[in-house]
Amino acid sequence: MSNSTTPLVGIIMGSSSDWPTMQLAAKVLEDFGVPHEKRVISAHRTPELHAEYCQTAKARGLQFIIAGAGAAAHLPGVTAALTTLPVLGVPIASTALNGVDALYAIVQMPGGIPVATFAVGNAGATNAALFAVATFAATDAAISEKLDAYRAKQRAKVIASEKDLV
Ligand code: RP5
Repeated sequence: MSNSTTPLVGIIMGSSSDWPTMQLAAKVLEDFGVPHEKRVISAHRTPELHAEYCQTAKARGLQFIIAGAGAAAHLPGVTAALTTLPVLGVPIASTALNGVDALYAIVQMPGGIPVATFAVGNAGATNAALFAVATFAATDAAISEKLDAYRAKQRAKVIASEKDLV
């Protein structure tokens, strides 16, 4: 990864109430040294701001947009409609339907406008960022090494956890 601080990944969310989940995506990007930005942008409540963000994202150097939303979660899909950048969607469990509403809204995109949809909640936010990291790793040896180390650490943790089976 170059030393540039120009954001390569935009993390957007429909509400600041999504941040406890979406901050896990930011943490992964932070840990891997991937420049990123985070914004509260709502497809419903700030549609003009949303359109402007999406339509200028590519020219500003973003390579991915991770979009998290709950409820009638149109943010990832409308983002994908407004840019050809890859959009990684994270359903948030923010209503009485516990994220199933958001999952269905995000995953059931019509053919032609893809959103890569991740798991509901924390695992989804983490994995969306790891997916972007894995893509950068394909052409960046330093990131690739860090990703190998991340997996090795995870593996060691699982193996060590066996001792807790008492
Ligand atoms: C969605 O509505 C947001 O993504 C959030 O998950 C949900 C609730 O938003 P707030 O009412 O908490 O702002 O647009």
